[in-house]
Amino acid sequence: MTTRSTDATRFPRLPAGFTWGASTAAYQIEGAADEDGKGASVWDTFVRRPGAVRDGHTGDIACDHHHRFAEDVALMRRLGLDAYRFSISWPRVLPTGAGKVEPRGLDFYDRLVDALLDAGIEPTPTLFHWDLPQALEDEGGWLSRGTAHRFAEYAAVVAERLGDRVKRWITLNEPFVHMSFGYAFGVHAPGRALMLDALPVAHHQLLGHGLATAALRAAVPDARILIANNCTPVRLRPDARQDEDVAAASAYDALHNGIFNDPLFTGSYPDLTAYGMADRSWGGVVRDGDLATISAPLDGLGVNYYNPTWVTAPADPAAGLPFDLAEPTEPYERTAFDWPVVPDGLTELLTGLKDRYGEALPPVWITENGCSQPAGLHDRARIDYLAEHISAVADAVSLGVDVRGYFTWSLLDNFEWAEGYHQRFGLVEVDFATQRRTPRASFAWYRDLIASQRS
Ligand code: IFM
Repeated sequence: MTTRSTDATRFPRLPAGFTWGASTAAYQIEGAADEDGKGASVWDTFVRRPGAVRDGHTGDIACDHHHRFAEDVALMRRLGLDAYRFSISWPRVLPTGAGKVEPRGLDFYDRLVDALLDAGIEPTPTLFHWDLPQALEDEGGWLSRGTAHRFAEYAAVVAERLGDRVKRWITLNEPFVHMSFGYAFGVHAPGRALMLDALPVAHHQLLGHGLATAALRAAVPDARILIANNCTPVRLRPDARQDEDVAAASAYDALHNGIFNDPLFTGSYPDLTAYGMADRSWGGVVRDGDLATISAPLDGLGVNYYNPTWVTAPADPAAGLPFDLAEPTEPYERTAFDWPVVPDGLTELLTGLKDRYGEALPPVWITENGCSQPAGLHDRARIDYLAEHISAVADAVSLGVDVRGYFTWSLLDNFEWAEGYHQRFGLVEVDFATQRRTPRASFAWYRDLIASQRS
């Protein structure tokens, strides 16, 4: 890692009005998996599949945030957050995904929103962070076009209840990761391993985003609407072969970034036929009018950034994908998850988005960025990580990218999907045996940074 100052008082100043936040997601923190009439989600099902999650961990209790949200909001107030990004559990509100609404589910988010507003923190809910109601998965999940319509109906129900107080909304979290991990490789719920046959999941999520955007605007005329995309700069290794490796990088970029950003800002998908990944209509999945729905204007793009992706041409072109994922050759520092720490990748990503979409790119919020580090309170490596990445955001701003906010992942240690509780991303350490919360050194650092940026 390069050495830049982590001293909060000597830190580059982000523009006035910049939003400082932290993020979480429902299944990762709430627990109360079957309380108050909540229905099962695909994650409630998947965690019970032998071998699906390390050591058989589940989100049944997680951080018990459903019962301890007041304590967690008090921590956010101590941090001085402007905004808190959380997600709403669809099956807590609509236990079977559609039809009968569970008022106790909505009551929970109502109390959370009020507690946040009392603390001067802007609630920023995400409507879908991967916990699809199992009943909808039983009807095809995101492979089915009907799920996009159910998503818009659910968005309307939530907006009707919270829209008088909630003005910033995020429709989807990381539709690329949900498609690839959940439906292509089967390492996340719902655990399907369809490889490229998972592509309809991308389109149906985006269609759901577009339909939900319309539903939110109808219910909350002054809503500000974003989507949170996981984006990655695609890199070649120093020994790359010009033609094959460059083509592989461009195929991977289309699949990871292009499919999820182009339709929002250009009204079209990248041409996957060029890479042999799909025909033009993806087998009839993309219908007339869909791209107009998906490209309805947004108030912002949420960017979740963790690291670049290195690719090479496929060793076995018959294996089905037009690229292989590769390890970087540079000796980057690594997080506890073994992810390379590459802050300048975030500047590259942000300036690349501006180059690619120009005036069509709305303001950007970093809706996730953070790292897993070993357990313990003295998390110097997390402070370095945050300082380097926030500096990288400041660099992008100085290069003309309109970045309006930064939400770190995560407020609390939580259930890290297939890794269970083995990866710790929190500014606050959680002892999962006692549910005791203890702020780490990075909590104090982030608090001081926010305060000094305001002064
Ligand atoms: O924990 C996840 C989160 O749910 C989505 N983005 C990446 C985080 C770290 O893996």
